[in-house]
Amino acid sequence: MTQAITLSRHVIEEEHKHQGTTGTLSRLLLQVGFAAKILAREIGRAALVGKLGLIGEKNATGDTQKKLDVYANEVVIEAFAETGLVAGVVSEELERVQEVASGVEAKYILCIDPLDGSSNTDTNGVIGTIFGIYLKEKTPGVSLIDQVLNRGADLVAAGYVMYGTSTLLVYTSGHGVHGFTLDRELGEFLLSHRDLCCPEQGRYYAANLGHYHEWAPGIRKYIDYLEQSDNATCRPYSLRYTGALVADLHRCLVDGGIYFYPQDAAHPDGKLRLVYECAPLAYLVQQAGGYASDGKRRILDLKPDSIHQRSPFVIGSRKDVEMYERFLAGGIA
Ligand code: AHM
Ligand code: MG
Repeated sequence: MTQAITLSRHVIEEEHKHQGTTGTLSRLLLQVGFAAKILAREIGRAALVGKLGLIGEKNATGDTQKKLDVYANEVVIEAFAETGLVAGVVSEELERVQEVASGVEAKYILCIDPLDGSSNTDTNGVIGTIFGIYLKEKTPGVSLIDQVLNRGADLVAAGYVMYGTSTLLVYTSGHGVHGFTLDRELGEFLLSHRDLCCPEQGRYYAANLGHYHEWAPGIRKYIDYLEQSDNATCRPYSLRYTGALVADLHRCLVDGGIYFYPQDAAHPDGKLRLVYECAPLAYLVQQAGGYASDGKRRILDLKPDSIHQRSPFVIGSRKDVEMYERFLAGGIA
């Protein structure tokens, strides 16, 4: 145990590898870790302290908010309020970019989904947090809103926290992807998944098949393809769908496979949000050798028009995502 590497030690050592760094990015990542510890604690006892269920309001993107959605957002905002680490926060739960008074001079902007997989809260299912960090532009006069509408390729760090059988924080600052498991007694995230590499191809797929009949013909053919038997390509693939993107993506990272959420009748632009869900996870999975797309274009190349823009999303093992794209394009009949 004395050889265990804490999250603090890891992010600081990573930052020291690069010249001219100030330590601010390390402090920022550690503050995300601090918020995650509070959330892990409160999620674990939510049923005992009246934090399950709906709050009765809709959020900025029209989703019905759970009490834990609102609580998680407050935890994140409070965790950064007095730190001077970020100039602004874009959150799924906030209609506009939240300017941070202490961060007028800050170099970074935080984009976050404080609570991913909200539909799982009341059933003790896995939930998560997704975050991406951008550098603020130095050009004077550029408004904060214009500065947060970045391409995912401009991210400087990204990650997710998974509140499951254990609490796991996975991050990249552009040099590999590393996972840390929360040791609750120590109160520390300890390195448990060094240099995660997404297998080139997997054996699992994750999607809400309840929408099968609403999907494009190419996607339905792709599902049929996954369900056919073929030893050489490990088909049929097994279906695993948790309802929490972080959990399904984590499986893709560890075991290989694919997650997709295409357009459907209720979500003509896709369900997931580009700025704080798709782009951070795309950046992270590409760091691990995987790939993410909207079915046609690389997610990291998309520049959002608004902070809550939605996108179709497909992510996971490179070969699996590329095969999905080929089916969607009609290249395979
Ligand atoms: P949320 O951020 O409101 O929880 O929405 C995102 C979630 C993903 O975690 C998950 O993969 C998907 O929405 C589940 O949607 P559905 O219930 O339609 O399958
Ligand atoms: Mg959410």
